[in-house]
Amino acid sequence: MNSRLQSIIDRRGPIRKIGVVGMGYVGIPAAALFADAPVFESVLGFQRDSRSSGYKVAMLNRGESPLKGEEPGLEDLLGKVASAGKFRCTSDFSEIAECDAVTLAIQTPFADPKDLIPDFSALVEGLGQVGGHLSEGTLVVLESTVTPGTTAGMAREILEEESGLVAGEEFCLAHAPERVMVGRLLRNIREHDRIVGGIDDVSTRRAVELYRPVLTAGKIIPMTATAAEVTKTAENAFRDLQIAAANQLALHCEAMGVNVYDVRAGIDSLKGEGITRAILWPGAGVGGHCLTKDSWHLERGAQVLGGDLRYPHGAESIFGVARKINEFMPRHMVHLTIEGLRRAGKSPEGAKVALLGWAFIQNSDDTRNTPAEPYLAAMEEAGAVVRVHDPFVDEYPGIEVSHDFDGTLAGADVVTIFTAHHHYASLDPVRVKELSGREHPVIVDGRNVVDPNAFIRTGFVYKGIGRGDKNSHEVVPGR
Ligand code: SAJ
Repeated sequence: MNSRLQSIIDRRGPIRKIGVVGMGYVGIPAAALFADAPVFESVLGFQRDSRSSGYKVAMLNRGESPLKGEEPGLEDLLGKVASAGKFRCTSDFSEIAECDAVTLAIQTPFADPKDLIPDFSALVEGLGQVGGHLSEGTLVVLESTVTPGTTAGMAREILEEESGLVAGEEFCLAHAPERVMVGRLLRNIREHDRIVGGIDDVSTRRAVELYRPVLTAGKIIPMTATAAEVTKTAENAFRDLQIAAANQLALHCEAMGVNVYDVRAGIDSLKGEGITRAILWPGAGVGGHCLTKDSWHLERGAQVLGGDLRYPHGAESIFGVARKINEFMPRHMVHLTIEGLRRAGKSPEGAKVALLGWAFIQNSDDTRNTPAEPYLAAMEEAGAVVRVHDPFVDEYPGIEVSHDFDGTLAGADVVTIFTAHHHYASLDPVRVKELSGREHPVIVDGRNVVDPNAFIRTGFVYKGIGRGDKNSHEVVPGR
């Protein structure tokens, strides 16, 4: 145990004042929950007074949430803690000096996943702000998803450089990755188990003191900072891998003339103690802000941190291959579309495509890294005219997203389903064909949403991910 740091902590006493840097979908609920915990005296939310986000300061001080979409309980909780004087938002980072603990919840996207170089610029700026006002005995916690090695490496260096203090001797440093999902932010923080990893035992214990009061069903899982970074990136890499396995199986089933959903149900039926077959769902691709980047964080960590990384000679990382399979699926949707058009006697040149679903996940307006985007680009590249429909999405840079279902389908040669919004589960083949006005319209189902037979007997050319049993069906005159 580090006695010098421990004695500084003992002199400082229990955590009372908390700072949260980054008023986004991770920082805001975290700050509200810290402020609502009776054991803590007050919470400061730190938000840069930037053109794009400075408006949040006044909103949050009125107890209003600047987050889009429904977040059950958040606005009420913000109103409660703001009016009780337990939470205040500020862009004056010098107030960090008063805080016993400071968490950083700042986005860490990849500039370009291909080169594995994350864009840590916002995080570096936040760390500089914290380091510049750090006082002895403060606990600093990174909540952002980072490449393994960042907390004990880059973050530690910046904090020490800016503060003149030594991590693990004069201040505590830890990583406690967020596991929140939009739509259930408060619930996730309270109920998910919390990984808490310090650069040393004193830091870990101090971080446990910070997070334990906000957990209800969740429990604390302590470990080292680097193990916590690996856990976070690996838990998403594993999910990406499971989806890729389902996608590869779907491609095999198409080639073997088999319905992948029959095979999936068969595999899933193998249950019993100690037996796990967590087979997920094949589909049109993997979007979102987690799975599309965390495997690359994990890979980069292994490269940067890994000593003599032992691996079968010449074999590619399974996580990298999984990313390639998942990124291939929108391209496969293009293959199915062009094959379908060919069966209908059409070329993609000039074909009208109705693209149903722009959000990356069903019944949501979240469009980050939507797999529909590479599909649209490739179809336009092939000369098609693509119209996008999504009942949840109002706008997207450079793309016109319509809420007019009939208008989107009017004159369509192809109807492509990219997102399993509940609206699309009840597509009526007769109505869709009428709207398309085509003898043999093509339907490409990326999420196993429609009944192939209902569309085939209405005269559609059907193509579906994993539907090797249907993708070469006889084209019949529609009823
Ligand atoms: N997807 C499939 N097949 C599946 C599941 C998902 O193709 O079987 C696709 C979705 O269509 C979507 C993408 O993958 O395009 C991501 O879907 P997701 O359900 O993983 O949703 P995310 O990206 O919001 O992942 C979040 C993550 N949660 C946190 O980071 C706290 C992830 O760790 C969770 O495992 C995931 O939610 C979850 O389980 O819901």
